Amino acid sequence: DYPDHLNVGYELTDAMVAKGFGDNTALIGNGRRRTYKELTDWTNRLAHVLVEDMGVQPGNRVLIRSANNPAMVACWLAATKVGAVVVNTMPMLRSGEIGQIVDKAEITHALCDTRLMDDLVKCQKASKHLKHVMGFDGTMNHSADLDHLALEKPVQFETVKTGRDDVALLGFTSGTTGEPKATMHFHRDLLIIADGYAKEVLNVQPTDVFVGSPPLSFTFGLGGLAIFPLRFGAAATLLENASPPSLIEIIQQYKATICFTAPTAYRVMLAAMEKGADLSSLRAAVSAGETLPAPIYHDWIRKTGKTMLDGIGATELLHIFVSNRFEDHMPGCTGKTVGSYEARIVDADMNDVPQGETGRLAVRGPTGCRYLNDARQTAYVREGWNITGDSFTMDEDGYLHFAARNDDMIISSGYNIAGPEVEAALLGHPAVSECAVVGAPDEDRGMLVEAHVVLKPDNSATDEMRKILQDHVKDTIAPYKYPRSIKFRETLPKTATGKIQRFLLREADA
Ligand code: 3SK
Repeated sequence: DYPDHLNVGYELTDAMVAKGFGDNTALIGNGRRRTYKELTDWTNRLAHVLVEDMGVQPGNRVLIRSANNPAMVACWLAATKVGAVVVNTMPMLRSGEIGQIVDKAEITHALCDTRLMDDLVKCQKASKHLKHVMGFDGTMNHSADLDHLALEKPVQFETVKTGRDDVALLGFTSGTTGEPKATMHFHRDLLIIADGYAKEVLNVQPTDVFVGSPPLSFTFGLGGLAIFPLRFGAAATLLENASPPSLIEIIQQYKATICFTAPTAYRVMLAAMEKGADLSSLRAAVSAGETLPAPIYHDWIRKTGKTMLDGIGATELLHIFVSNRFEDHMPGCTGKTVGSYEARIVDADMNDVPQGETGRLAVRGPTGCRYLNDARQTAYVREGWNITGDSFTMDEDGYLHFAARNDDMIISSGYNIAGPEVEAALLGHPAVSECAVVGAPDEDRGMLVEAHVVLKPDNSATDEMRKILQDHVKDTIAPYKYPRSIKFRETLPKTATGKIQRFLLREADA
């Protein structure tokens, strides 16, 4: 039910002031709060600079390069208001990686935190598309060109009349496989995720304070740390470094109520609670990006008396489309579809698998799936359904139970073994801090179940420990699933959003 003309930048700023939220805190970051009125004025001034000084036209693709901070959100909203198509990128990308994005999306303009300029300038020199680059001050001291120019501009701006089905955002995803693809999202999509998941599942209120670790360049972060709070007059705290110690500190300092992060961070929070950290302000702990191990779910409920909301989303569909609910949740279960999303469990030919059997999760819904110039999309979008990278089962009541990433199914001596099931068994042993289970090539078995294990402090990586863990798995699940190979590691390779990069572990074995 969105009007034909819709601009999400306007909806999250000027429209919120018009609705009476002008004095509410919108953004917290760099030790400062900004109200909705201040954010609106700021984005309008920036929008003037984009049009008048940088020559941005509606439909131009604008790259934003920054860590999570209020200035990044303001730049994103301003670029959206002028009708540009925004590509948010992570600060740790190097010039070659930025170049791939610039080429693929034919990016003409870029806004960059001045602390991150070197790699962007290198990329611009090599690019035939990227013509206009301007720096902004992510620390909010207003010391960069964009800030100086903005200060001279009026606080009113005539937002460009974009259509609700005009592309507003390109979400780049390399998934856990390393191949970048760009997904296109309309202005209306950005509101649908708020009016769907954030309202239906989280019931966001203007009093909520959001916090979390995913980068704004990842649609999980943009939704959870910008769109959801701003849509409901709530506040977003933005942290440039969201590693768990800072996350815990900020939750305590601002009495955050809704947290978006991955299971690994919740594990650290649980340990911090043992040492006295007070996270009682959190009313919603959203876990996504990785399967939520049952011990973390149980410990969280035991320690906080509140549930943890496991959900599954995808950049292709913009945000979370299957989720547990506050009043309806269970361990090892990702819940039911949200809003008008539909889910099926299919085989390789798109036939529904018999109920209760494992197959690929296919999803259809209002926010996707549209790839930009990508011939490979036929493999991911079939008959209007997005074939996710995950295998699930659906029970008779429509609850979805995660089995494995499709890449994480290990076929060993003819047995189908779901790597995450073995991981869950290993995580149940008190010596194990983290683990990832992959298939390693093996002459006799085709594939061997191989576990990469990070031990908790004070445990030794010995053959004896290997045997203890193997016996523990055999005692917990069917013995044929036990990891015949166990490699002890200091850390596991992860994406910036906390997903374990199992493909790197597999590649190392190949
Ligand atoms: O789990 C994910 O990968 C995801 C991606 C985009 C948006 C939301 C989520 C949870």
